[in-house]
Amino acid sequence: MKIANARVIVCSPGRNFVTLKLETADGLYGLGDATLNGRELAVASYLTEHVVPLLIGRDARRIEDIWQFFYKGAYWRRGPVTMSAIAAVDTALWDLKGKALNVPVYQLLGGASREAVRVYGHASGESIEDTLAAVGRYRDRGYTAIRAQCAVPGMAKTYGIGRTDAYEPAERGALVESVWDTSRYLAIVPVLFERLRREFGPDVQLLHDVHHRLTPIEAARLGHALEPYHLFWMEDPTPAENQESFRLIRQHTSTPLAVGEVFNSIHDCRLLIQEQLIDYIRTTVVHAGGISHLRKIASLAELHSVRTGSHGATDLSPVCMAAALHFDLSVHNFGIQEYMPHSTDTDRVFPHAYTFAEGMMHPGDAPGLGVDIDESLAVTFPYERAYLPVARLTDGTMHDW
Ligand code: CS2
Ligand code: MG
Repeated sequence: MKIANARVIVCSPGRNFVTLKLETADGLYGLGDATLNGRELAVASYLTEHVVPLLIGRDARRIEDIWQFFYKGAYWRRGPVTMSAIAAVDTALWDLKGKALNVPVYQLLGGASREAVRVYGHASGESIEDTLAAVGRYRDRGYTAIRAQCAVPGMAKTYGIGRTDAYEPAERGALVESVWDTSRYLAIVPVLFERLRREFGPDVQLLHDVHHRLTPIEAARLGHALEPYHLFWMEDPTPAENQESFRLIRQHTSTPLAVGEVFNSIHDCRLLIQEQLIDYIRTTVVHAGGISHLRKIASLAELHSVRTGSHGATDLSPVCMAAALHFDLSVHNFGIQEYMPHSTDTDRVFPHAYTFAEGMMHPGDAPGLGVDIDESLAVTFPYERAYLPVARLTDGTMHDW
C-alpha cells in the first residue's frame, strides 16, 4: 500500500483547520488533523515542505516505523509544530489501515472497552446567574458532566466566556489583549461552584478550567476552596513546564487535577504521571503525536492510576474528534472526553460518523475513522489569519491567557 500522493488542505469554515490527506496507489485515502490554533500555517508549511516529500513511496502499513522516521529523522525533537505534523501523518495512516482492512480504527486498537464515550460540555456566562442558566441548558441536552466558567467582575474579557454556547477563542483581525486580575478571579470561582451545587445538587459532574493563570500556591488555595463542591477536575491550575510545581498543589488539595492539552509528547508529562501529581492527562491526538503516541502516554498513565481526559475544543477538527473517539472507546483508563460541537459549516466540510446522545458519544463503525472532507466545499472557506488572545496584568505585565 504505497503512498502515492499527500496534500495539505487549509480551510476556514468559521475557524481555520489544517488537514493532511494521504492517497495510496490503490485508490484509498486517509485523513489527519494538523490544526494548531493561531499557528496553523506553521504546521501546514512543515508538512508541505518537510514531510510530504519524504512520505511519497513509503508503505502506508508501516505506521510505527513512519512515526519513528519523522520523530528521529528530524533530529530536532518535539514541539507543537513538529508533533502536530507527525500526528496528522499518524492519524491518516490509522485511517488508511482501517479502510484497507474494512474495520473501524477502534477495532485495531484492541476493540471496545465500553459501550460509548462519556463527554463534557462547556457552559459559560457573563455572570453567575448566566452561567447557571448555561449549565442548565447543557444538563437539558443530556450532558452529565459540564465545565463551568463565568466572567470575572471588572474584567472585560476572560478566557472561556463565549458569546454563545459555541466558544471559539481565536479572533480574526486585531489581536485581543485582555486584562487579568487573579484576586478577583479567586474570589468569584468558589462562589460560582457553591451556587452550582446548591442549584443542581451532587450528581452532575462539574469541571473548571483555570487555564494556566495561577501560581502553584494560588492554585493550591483555589483547589482547597473548591473541595466542598467535589469537582470532577480543576484543569491547568498553573503553567506545567515546571512539572515539579504540582507537588505543592497536591500537598494542599484533594480536588482532582487535569493537565496536558498544550503538551506534545510523553516527556512533557512523565513526572506528573509517575508521581501521580495529576488525575487526568489531557493530551490529544492532534497535538501529541497522533494515536500511536497518545496510546503510549495512556499506557504510562494506566500504570499510575491516571486516566485520560483528552482535549476536544472546536479548534481540533472533526478529524481529530473522530480519532479521539476511537481511542477513547478502546483505551482502558479512559476518564472523559471534552466535546464542543463544531459549527454547521464545519460539520458540512467534515461529514462524520460519530454521534452524540444523552451525554455520550460513539465513533461509529465506518471503516477507518469515519470522517471525510468535502474539498469542493472546503475551498469556499479560505484561510483567515486569527490569533488567540493574550492577557496582561493590570500593570501591563504579560500573563498567561
Ligand atoms: C481550552 C481550550 O478546551 C479547553 O480546555 O483550554 O478552549 C483552549 O483554550 C483552546 O483549545 C486553545 O486553542
Ligand atoms: Mg483547557
